[in-house]
Amino acid sequence: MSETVERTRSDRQWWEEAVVYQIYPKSFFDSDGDGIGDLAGITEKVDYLDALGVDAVWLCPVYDSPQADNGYDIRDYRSIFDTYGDMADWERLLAELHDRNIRLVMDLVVNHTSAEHEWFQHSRRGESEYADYYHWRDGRPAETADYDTDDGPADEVAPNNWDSIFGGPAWAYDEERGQWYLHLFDESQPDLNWENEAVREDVYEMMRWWLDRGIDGFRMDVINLVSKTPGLPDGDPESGLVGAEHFMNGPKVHDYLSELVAEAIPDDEILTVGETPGAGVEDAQRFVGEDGLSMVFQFEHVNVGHEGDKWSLEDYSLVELKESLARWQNGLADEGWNSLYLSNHDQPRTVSRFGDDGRYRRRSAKLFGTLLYTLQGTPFVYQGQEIGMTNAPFESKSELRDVESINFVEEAIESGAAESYEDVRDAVETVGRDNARTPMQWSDDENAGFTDGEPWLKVNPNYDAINVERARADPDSVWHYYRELGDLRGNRDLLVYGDFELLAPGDEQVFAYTRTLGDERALVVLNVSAEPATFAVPDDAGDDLELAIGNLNALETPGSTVELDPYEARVYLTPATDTDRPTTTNSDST
Ligand code: TEU
Repeated sequence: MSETVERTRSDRQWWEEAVVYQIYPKSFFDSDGDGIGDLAGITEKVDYLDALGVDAVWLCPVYDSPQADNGYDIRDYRSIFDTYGDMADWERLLAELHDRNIRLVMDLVVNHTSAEHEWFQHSRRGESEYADYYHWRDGRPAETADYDTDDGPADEVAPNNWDSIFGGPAWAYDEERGQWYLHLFDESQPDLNWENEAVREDVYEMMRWWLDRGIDGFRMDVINLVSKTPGLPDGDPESGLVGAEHFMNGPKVHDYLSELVAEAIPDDEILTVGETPGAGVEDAQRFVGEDGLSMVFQFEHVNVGHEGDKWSLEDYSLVELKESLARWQNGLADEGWNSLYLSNHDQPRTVSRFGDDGRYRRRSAKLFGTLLYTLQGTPFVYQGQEIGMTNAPFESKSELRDVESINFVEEAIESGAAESYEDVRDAVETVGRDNARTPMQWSDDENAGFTDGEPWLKVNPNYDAINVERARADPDSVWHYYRELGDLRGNRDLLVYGDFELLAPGDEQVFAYTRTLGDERALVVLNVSAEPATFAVPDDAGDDLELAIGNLNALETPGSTVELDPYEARVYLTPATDTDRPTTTNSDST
């Protein structure tokens, strides 16, 4: 047995071998007909998750919240948003998941709270204990600044020139306190002041409170934004996001994160995944290797094709996507661990973004599923991805619900960049966050079987063709393919721990790589294009390779070349050897 195998076997963690399924509660399943998903609705679908073969659920925020940002604006960290249910409903969900060996990862949103959180209420009144819980500053005399902020007293502008990630300035004026507060997101989401030790203590205590309730991990919202450059200096005014160099991966971010792990995370059994926009491989090596997070969500691969801001998206280059993913594969192979994702509640749907949501929808959905499950790292499947859900049409601004998209449309019109919604509609339908948030398509019943009421966000009109019921009834569906991918990965250490090597980096059509573990080898060949492709198999790719899974019926061994149809995906494997672990997944397919 080779050394690699010994090492990975002794270090193995459940979350390296797991597939995580992300649930956006507002859109998953509505049990009571109010048009909004809820906890009891998720509990009703636990058997569905079990059948799909996932090992953990990441639940987007379900805490008490005024919902300006669908729960990423938390009013009370220790209670449940009443439209979703209550703590008893949450406990029932946890128990049902755990009964089926599915773990639960909760969302941790501690860069900011809602302005309705009691800490902010105390703070805006200047009560001494809470006075410094947020970033409060006096405004700047208007004549001394070269930027405008049309808020606050007439002769003042914001304390610095930073942009909010949701558009407009990152500062709002509070009448009650007579000062400005920082909000990197919506103005109803004031940033907590992590310089204040009492804030950090409160956060750790809250995390311990949830861990005591039996959860298995945290997904940490924008956790690399918590440290700001002291003094909050102006950012480079030419930057795409002014101020980013002072709040992304700030000076104390590693101190805070290693402290958080030491204070609040009892051991490696707890999955911790930090969402880290703007982090590079070296930052990630530190977050994971030194600070002790299990993994991070990086953004480089989902940003290919973006020039400047998120709203301008060009066709992406496959060569660039491969280069990016390979850099992360290699960079975290020995010093950490990768998360793997292609979509989530902030990103467009995978087939619409990277594949083909028309003619080759099913095939490209399977192709990207193959990529997700055969890279090194932990796959995160976003609800609906397993049936190949697509972006949705949004015919007017009134159909939008996402604060970011609505701000974007309003700003474009106010600034004169657009005359009407029609001028920005394409951008919204390409990258807007509501694309991923349309209700889960369960069946071809009214409202896709999501609700008996009026859905809070319109259902994608393609639900009659794309839905769970239909997919489960069709053995050739994306859903069944995902299941098979899960079984394959679950039964082969090779696909979890094997070393990654990119083949043919300059090939503009084919994404090909090998995974190697001891004597075992996988060859993955993906034609990421709507044209046929030929791939020359390298001489040392491995003997005795056999097709293990593919999205077309190509039961073959590879010769010296592989001829691929449009969006064809194939995974070849050497036969299993004794390095394979016993079946540990909750698979019931044997
Ligand atoms: O997202 C952080 C983040 O970077 C996003 O703002 C992302 O860049 C943007 O949505 C792309 O359009 C997290 C959550 O995932 C998101 O849903 C929240 O709105 C945000 O933090 C604030 O909590």
